[in-house]
Amino acid sequence: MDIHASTASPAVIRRSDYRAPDWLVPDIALRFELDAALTTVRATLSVTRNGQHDRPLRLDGDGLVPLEVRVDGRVLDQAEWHLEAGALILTLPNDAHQVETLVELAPERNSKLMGLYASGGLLCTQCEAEGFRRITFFPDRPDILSRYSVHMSAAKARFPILLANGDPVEQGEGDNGRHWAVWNDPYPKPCYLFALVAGDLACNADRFVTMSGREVQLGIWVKEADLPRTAHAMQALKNSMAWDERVYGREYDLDVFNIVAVADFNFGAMENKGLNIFNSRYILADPDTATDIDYDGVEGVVAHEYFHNWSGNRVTCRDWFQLSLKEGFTVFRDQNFSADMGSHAVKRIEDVRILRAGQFPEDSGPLAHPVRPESYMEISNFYTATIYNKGAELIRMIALMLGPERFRAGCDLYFDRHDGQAATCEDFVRAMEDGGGIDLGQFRLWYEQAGTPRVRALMAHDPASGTVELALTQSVPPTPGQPEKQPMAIPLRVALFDRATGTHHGDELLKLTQAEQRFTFPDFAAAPVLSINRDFSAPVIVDSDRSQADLAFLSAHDDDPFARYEAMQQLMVNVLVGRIGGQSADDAAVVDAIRHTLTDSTLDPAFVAEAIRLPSEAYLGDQMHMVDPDAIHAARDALQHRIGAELEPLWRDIHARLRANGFSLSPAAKGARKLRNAALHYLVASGAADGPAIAFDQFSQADNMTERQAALGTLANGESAERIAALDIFYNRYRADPLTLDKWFQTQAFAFHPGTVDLIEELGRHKDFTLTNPNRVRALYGAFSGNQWAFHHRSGKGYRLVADCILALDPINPQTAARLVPPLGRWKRFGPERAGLMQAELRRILDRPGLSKDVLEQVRKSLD
Ligand code: 0A1
Ligand code: ZN
Repeated sequence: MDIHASTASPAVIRRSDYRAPDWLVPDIALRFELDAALTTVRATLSVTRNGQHDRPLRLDGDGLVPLEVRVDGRVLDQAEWHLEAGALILTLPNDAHQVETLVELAPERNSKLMGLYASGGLLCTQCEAEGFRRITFFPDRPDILSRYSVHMSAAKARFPILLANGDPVEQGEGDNGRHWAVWNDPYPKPCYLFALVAGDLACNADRFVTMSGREVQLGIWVKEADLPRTAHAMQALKNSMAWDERVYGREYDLDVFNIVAVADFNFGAMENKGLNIFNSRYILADPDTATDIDYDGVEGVVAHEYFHNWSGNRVTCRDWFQLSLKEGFTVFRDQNFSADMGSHAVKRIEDVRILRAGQFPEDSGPLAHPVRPESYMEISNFYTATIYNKGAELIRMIALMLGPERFRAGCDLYFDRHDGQAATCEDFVRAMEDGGGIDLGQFRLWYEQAGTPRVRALMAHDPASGTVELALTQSVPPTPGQPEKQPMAIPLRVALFDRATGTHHGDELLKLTQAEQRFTFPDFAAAPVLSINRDFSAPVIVDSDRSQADLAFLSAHDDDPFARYEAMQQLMVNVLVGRIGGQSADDAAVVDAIRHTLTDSTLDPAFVAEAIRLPSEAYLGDQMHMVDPDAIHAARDALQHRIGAELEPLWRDIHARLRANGFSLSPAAKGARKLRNAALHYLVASGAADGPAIAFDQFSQADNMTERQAALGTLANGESAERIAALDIFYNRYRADPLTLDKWFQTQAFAFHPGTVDLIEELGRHKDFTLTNPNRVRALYGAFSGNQWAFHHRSGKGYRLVADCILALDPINPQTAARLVPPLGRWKRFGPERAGLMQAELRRILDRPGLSKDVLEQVRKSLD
């Protein structure tokens, strides 16, 4: 007998089952009597029958009890409605009615952080994807667009500020110390974009004049003490607004734009119409507590949410299978914005590193799914790197194939054609075809087929004819539910370098459309060096037979910064994979390439810092059929030591030379810090006796978190008195600041230290650890499960700790719990002993009665 037979299977939702809604809701009026312990919500929906049918009205609800139901003003008696899986079902006689419901909520008991919840004394909402049904009965699907009017009242002393979507229209004083406000949003929107916030907030207020001359009031709302940390977010917002006008011709459309920062939030931020709600880590930044990466994160996420106003809100998604329609496109937009604000080269390298670290593993494991999925059990599990980052790569390929003007024409057509609609990925592709003048027939497979395509590139040179032949073969690996794949349309940018001059005759865009294809290039007296997938033109894995010498050549000469970085990475990967496999490897090639890069004064220091970075342990694991975390760690550590030791004088020189005089956020200053930190890292890795002292000195002297945290991280990897002292100092200095204390947890969870797994157990019991704050959970367990060597400790203790956390967290916050599952699901790659231990933990989770469907879906798929 199946021991899990008692777990009723939650329904699987399929894309092919989409049906237009039976009833529409053109208008909704909401009245909130707000209170942290008990809030009442009265909703008045105008509903209209959509088409000719006699199906009932179904209003989704999750955990709601209707205290009153009225239709056209008349209170229904209990026999006139019923609940079905939480939803309120009403049979209505006519084609248009007013339906009114009354419910009660307990925001302070809402630990899932979906719906209306309390965070640090505030009341706030999170409705995407299906949180609105936890606030009121409503057809909770993104293709129902309604005009919202929101009346909210609350105790004025505790909640002096009352915000909702759209424009403020009225406010006043009530009885018993209460006050009220009314907000109207003129733009019809899906309910996942609804938001309200009530609390004691201070405002960083500013203004922006749009390209047509309208003035928009901007507000960033935070706790009073955090006001000084909001300047960067405000600048990012104004830059984003100007950028969307300049690059996409898109203007903001309301008179106010508000952002609120909250401490407890499941994701990064949320694009609610006119009232974005943010995880405070993507708003608050100052030099003392935020690293340069944090600053860039603030800029990128502020931009991302702002850009959603067009790519997501004005044009929204028909159903959740279309999620990448808004997310992939918006990530593409925010990536290009950040590139324009800083360095295109470095941003592209960072974005590819993120894709490879997060999306490639997903695409090769049990949770692989297409950019437009076919089915899901719990939509929250589909806010993935595939939907977001691979989705962005699809848009990037379209933009590359079209060129800037035609891409813009396609975007204009898309926005104009679908403004005010709930659209599909297919609508987007068609707008690109019609507006850009391109046939994307075969390209559509990118939306359908999961798995990272592999392209094998073999180049042959015929000295007699002077021709070069490039043979490309492609294959897409099988993924769950997709055993066989068709060849994809893959745009590959290539250049052929002349070995003697270090130059090429122009970069070409090859369009690979078949399983095997040959391209010929005339007029090469000598065999050239192949530079391929330049700028990472397609999200594929390229296998080529380029020699270490050719890679070293490219690492010194390629004029495409990404390809140059990539050559360096491949050079390092080859050496490391050789070492891991027990072969003697030529470390000298890597050392020489790094020396060359460090001493090339024409290069941007931020690029140099990227180029000299060793591939991560996880990335090395991804290159291997069977991952041996200990061997990978040992090989990488040894190479790092060798690079450190052989180039020690250079590291010392860079570290001393790049010491800044005063803090600045200029690209030059950020680049210098990045390279200086890399130098410190290698210097300590060299084993130099004064390494820890130099790191400790940087830690103590730094006037910014970028250098302070890097020094702490470097120290955390080793065993020294300085390690203990620095961790202690950091803790005592920042214990009262949750976002910075997260760094203390995270740094230890990331550490390459043999004791990390035991430390995690200790930190999980630390008085400052809590399961109720998702940032804290991610800082400890999220970071730890990304630390391959520590997490895959052969004892299996790492797996047990993460599984314990998932089990403890699931009843509190299932979304955040489910996001910890994927690392356990990669068992097939880890050899029989570790695989057995990982599966055992997954089964232990599955055996727990009453598991959320979030965790259930991820664990079941992970065991397959
Ligand atoms: N649309 C948001 C992502 C998001 C999704 C779900 C959330 O709640 C659990 C919150 C945010 C974005 O892309 O930024
Ligand atoms: Zn988004």
